[in-house]
Amino acid sequence: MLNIKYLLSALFSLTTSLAFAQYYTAEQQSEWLRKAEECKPYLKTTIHHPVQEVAIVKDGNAFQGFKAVKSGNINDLYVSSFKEKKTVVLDFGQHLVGKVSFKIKDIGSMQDAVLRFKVMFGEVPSDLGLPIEPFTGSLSRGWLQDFVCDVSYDGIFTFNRRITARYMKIEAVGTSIYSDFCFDNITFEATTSAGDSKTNLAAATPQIFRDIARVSENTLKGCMQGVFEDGPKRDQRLWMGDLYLQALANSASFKEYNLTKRCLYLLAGLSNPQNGLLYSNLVEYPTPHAQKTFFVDYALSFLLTLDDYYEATGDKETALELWPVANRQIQAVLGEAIDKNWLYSNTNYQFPGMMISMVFFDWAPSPLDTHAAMQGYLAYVMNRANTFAEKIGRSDDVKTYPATVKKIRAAGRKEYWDAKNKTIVSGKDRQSSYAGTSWAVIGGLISTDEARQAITNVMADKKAITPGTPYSTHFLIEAMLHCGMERDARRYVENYWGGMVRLGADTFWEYYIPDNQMFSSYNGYTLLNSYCHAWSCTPIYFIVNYPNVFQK
Ligand code: RAM
Repeated sequence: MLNIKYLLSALFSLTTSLAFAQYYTAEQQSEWLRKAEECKPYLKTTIHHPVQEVAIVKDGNAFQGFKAVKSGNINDLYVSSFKEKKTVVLDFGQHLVGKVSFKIKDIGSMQDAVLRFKVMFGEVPSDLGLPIEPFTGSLSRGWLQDFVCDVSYDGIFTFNRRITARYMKIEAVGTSIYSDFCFDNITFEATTSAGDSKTNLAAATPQIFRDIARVSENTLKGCMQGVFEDGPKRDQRLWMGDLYLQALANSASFKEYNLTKRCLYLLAGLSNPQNGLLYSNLVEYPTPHAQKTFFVDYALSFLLTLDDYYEATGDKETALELWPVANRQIQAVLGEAIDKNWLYSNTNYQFPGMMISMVFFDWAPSPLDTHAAMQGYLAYVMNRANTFAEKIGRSDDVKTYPATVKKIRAAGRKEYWDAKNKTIVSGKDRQSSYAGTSWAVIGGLISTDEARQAITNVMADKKAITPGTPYSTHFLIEAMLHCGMERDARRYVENYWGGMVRLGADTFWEYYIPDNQMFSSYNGYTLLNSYCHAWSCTPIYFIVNYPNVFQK
């Protein structure tokens, strides 16, 4: 009897301790959030006014079929009747993020009514050229920056949300027969947490790479707000995969390492304490909160960002404090999702305790099979975890990693390397894709020689799934550099990011498929696309870190 009682109580304490198993304590997480708060950046502001009146005109050669051409005299705005002119499109001369306001002034008799304006902002000319309706997008209609603005007797209107734009269209839709007016002021108070760029390119750097570097920096600058945002127009939040690439680009340009630190601590502070997993993204306002979705590849990228941060700063305290969080992601993937053959065989695996789990890698133009990519990625991350742990004196935690990496690589090679055709094939349909090939190369599933053949072959394969985003394209370049295809890497950067520059990009875009400019993963509704997007800012990283490839 006594024994049964003892057993029951032991069982009870075991189940309760499992139910309350915690990877991180509440105190730990609030301390991490406190540290994130300590690194909150000061936003620098600059004041801008429109520099040119433009007309948005159709042009089959322009990006998405629209371009902005100079028209009118900007000074008329401040002296001539806008009641008569009715509509204007203004160009601020550059892509900006911040607070916009305008003020009108009476010309002639006093203002005697509330005036109504329709205002629409655009990051690119096509934002103002394409029709909004019918709205068929899969994200909120609220992301579009079109407004009805009522201006009362004080003549002032301030937009109550942050604006991201280069162009502003104003239409007067409600005016009074008794009064007339023009503009007194139109102001864009731009904000960023980026300071001055520390980039110094060699004198011999070709102009196209200088331009690409400049646009990269502008992109990153626009996304550097209170956190590294993915897109200051949309989604205005920290996404872990974007963060990894932004942190790389930041190390090559602004070197605002406290912002990287802030983001790492925010992610850790808001992670799931019960299973130790990191959520894929978080929103900063009104108080930091995570969207409870789990992206396997994004969670693993935490280690990469932490390692890069440590390399750049030598901040061992942060490295040591966040190492268990980084390592937990690897442990969870190994424990949950790797099968007995050392394959990540089920990319639809749902991690317990998470609202949605997915393997991302790209928003590709056709459904992407992520098996090969995931296999290479895991090997790569574990290898980096191994060297990182050694650097910070935690090698005991990763003793098994080198042997595991070997097994993952061997299994990946066996499953995904088509030795006959010298290509990487992924999934049951043996899909060929740029993303799968890039990660098989970076993750060392195949040799350097094979890597070169695989990349050359996938690029020649008309049926292969191409990247939909500069995010996925980044890793293609990384793969090329990894296996000595420097000339190809240079050419690709020049054509791809340079292609956006030639199409007039001030900041790099969320999606760019050269022969499919209208691509959008938001149900094909391109107006939801972001045109200053975090994951596109990385050429600056390549240009600075590979001077022999890009600076001569
Ligand atoms: C979109 C954004 C973001 C990206 C996610 C996965 O919402 O483009 O940058 O990280 O997808």
